This record gives sequence, structure tokens and C-alpha cells, in this order.
Amino acid sequence: MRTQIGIIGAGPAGLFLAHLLHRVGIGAINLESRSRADVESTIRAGVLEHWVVELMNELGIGERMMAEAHFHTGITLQWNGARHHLDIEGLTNGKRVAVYPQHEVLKDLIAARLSHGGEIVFDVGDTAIRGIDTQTPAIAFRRDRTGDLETLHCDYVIGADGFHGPGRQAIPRGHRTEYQKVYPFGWLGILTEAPLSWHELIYANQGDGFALLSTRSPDVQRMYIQCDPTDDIAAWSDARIWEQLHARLGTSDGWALTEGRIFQKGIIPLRSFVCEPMQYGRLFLAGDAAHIVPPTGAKGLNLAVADVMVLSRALGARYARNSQEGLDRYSEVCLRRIWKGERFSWFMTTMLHRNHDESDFERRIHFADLDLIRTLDAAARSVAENYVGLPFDA
Ligand code: RFL
Ligand code: PHB
Repeated sequence: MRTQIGIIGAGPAGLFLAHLLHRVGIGAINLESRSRADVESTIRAGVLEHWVVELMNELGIGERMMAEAHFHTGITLQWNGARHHLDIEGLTNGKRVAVYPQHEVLKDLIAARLSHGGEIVFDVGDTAIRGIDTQTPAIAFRRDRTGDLETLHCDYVIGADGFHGPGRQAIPRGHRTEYQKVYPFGWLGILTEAPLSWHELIYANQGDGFALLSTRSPDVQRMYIQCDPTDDIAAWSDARIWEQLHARLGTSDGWALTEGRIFQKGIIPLRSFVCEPMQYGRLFLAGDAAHIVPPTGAKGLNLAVADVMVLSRALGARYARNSQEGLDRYSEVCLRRIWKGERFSWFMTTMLHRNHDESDFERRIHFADLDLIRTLDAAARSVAENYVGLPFDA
């Protein structure tokens, strides 16, 4: 098999890239280790930055999103029983975010890609990257996990294979530096059959720490609470989860969180991670393969799409004008945005969680940060601009 761009992964990074390349006439094939059904049903991110919504529309894949997403003009911050509405639209000259689940984005990307004649090979096994320091790189893989070994020959290999994929490991150890922070807390996330309790997302730091009230549809709500990342989910009965949600989201003005049947629950660890550089020879990393953020800033998917915007422009220039400059600068350009995303995600995480390793002094500082956002326009604007997505050349 041969294509111009061999992409490992059919997550947000890999699929947006295939669409962006198609738009400039460059061929690509995605190799994905999971099944289509699995990719289309895994619950992950929820929030799309303003420009990602616009990009979906430009690519002609925004129709279902425009009909089904919740568009939010603000978020609510809550601490010590009081709520503060952050007017994102007012602070950013009219920008909004969309709450539209990642797996719905992936369904739209996959359906459109296949209808354009694009190729996505699901269920591949034994993916192995070859010859990235030569002019003729390739990806070896097996169809249906155990089929004969096949080779996808290509001009460039893209590691859009998430945090655990082989892409990053293909950069020799001595050629990459990894920066990491592991947080002493995780998130317990639930899906519940309940109506909306509040008109926008609530990010709270109250009682035993963080809680997030998000949504999926008028009848299904997504909620998270901070927990010990080593907790066994079996230790969290539904009653205990509701008790903590009420304690962390409760107010004194009579508002009440509406409970429902919990039909999905799980615990994820929180980490920050960056690999520099994000390229080696003819291999380029994009998305979670190169960087991870804790979900508190809702940045992970959005940073993945930002990477492939930069990469598709660089590859476009390479094929149209034989210009190598964009590819040479790919990592440097992406990392400027990524480190700001890392900073914002770390800031939101630190400010909104209760860290038992920290002193009461530091906890007071986090409340002061929240109060600064409530009272100082410049602080509020900074959070709002980061939340909707920074301008590209910032
Ligand atoms: P993905 O989505 O992990 O996709 C990588 C794909 O590569 C495949 N793969 C392989 N394929 C072939 N051969 C191999 N050897 C392979 N190894 C792996 C995998 O099966 C997979 O399909 O990475 P990508 O594309 O970089 O996208 C990143 C995002 O998925 C991630 O950053 C977000 O989900 C993070 N995130 C959020 N991001 C946001 O922008 N807004 C949010 O509101 C938000 N909330 C979240 C989140 C992540 C969460 N979890 C579960 C970590 C909330 C949560 C709870
Ligand atoms: C979600 O709805 O899953 C979600 C929303 C906002 C975040 C993280 C996750 O910051």
C-alpha cells in the first residue's frame, strides 16, 4: 500500500488531519488499532473551542454539531458556597464554546471521511514505524489484528496515536526531552439520566475539593468529582457519589442538584506531560502522543486539533511549493501554543482542587485567585480568552 501521509490513529488528531489534508489535495490513510464501534463510543472530552466549531463548519462536517451541541456563553465558578458567572462571550468579543462530546465529533469525522473516499483501517495490530530517518518511511501493521504483515509506504509518518501509542517511542531517547507532572488526585466521572440542573458548566472547589457539572444532552448529564487516583471505583457507591456532588456543588439559596440513575462511572488520573521536540526525521507527533493536560481546562482535544492545523499547513507548503520551512518549524510553532495550554490547564487544576499535600496558606491563595477572577476584569479576561481558545499567533 502507498499514500502520501501515513497516519497512526483515528482519534481527533488523526481524523482532523486527514480532512485538512484532503482539503489541500494531499492523500492520507489512517491506521487505527481499535474498532470503529469502540472509537465511536468511548466517552472523553466535551468542550470545543470557538475556532474548532468554525473549523468543523468550514470542513463541511458541522451540521449535526450545530443542531445538537449546547453553545455556552459563560461558565460558573463556585467556591465556599458562592457562585460567580464568568461572561465568556462578553469578555472575548462574542466567542462561545460548544459542549459536544468527542465521540460525536469522531462519528462525524469518520462518516465524512469515508464518504469522501478516504481510507481508515480499523482493528490493526502490531503497528511498527520504519525508516523515519530515511526518504522512504513506512508503517508495518496487520489487518484484523492478526492478519499477514502489510506495509503502508508513505512520504511522512504521523504519530497521532495518543499517549500510549508507539509514535513518541520512535523518537530515539537521546533526541527527546519529556516534561511531566502527576497530580495527587484523579477524576471520578459519571453519566446520569437526569435533566439539566444548571444552564452552564459549573467548576467548583468546595468541601473536599473539585466538582464539575457538565452536560451531554437534555436527558443525560456528565459530572465529575475529585478523588484519590488509586481509589477502587467499587468503593464509590452511587449514594457516596451523590453525597459528594451535593456537598461540592450545593449553595445556600435553595438550588438543588437533580439526581438520576448513574449508568456509567470511572476514574481517571490527572497528568501534565510534554515531549520536545514533536518531530524526528520524517515522523511528526500530534495531539496526546506529544502532550497531555489535566481536563480541568478542557484543552486536550482542542490542542490536538491545533497541532494538525499547523501540520496540514506545513505539509501543504511542502507539496505545493517544495518548501521545507513549515515542517522544520512544526514543533517550535506548536509548542508555543501547547505550553500556554499546559499553563492554563495546570492553573485551573491547581486553583480548583483540594490538595492535601498543600498548606492552608496555599488553599487560601487558590481562593484569592478565584476572587481575582471575580473582581478584576483583566484576570477574568485572561481565563475567558484561554477557555475559548487563544488566537493562533499569540
Ligand atoms: P486519542 O484520542 O487518544 O487518539 C489516538 C488514537 O490512536 C489509536 N492508537 C493506535 N492506532 C494504531 N496503532 C497503534 N499502535 C495505536 N495506539 C493507539 C488509539 O486507539 C486512538 O484511537 O488522541 P488524540 O487524537 O491526540 O486526541 C486527544 C484527545 O482525545 C484528548 O486530548 C481529550 O479527550 C482530552 N479531554 C478533553 N479535551 C478537550 O479538549 N476538552 C475536554 O472537555 C476534555 N475533557 C478529556 C476530557 C479527556 C478525558 N479523559 C478520559 C482522559 C475529559 C476526560 C475525562
Ligand atoms: C466534559 O463534559 O466531559 C468536560 C467538560 C469540561 C471539562 C472537562 C470535561 O473541563
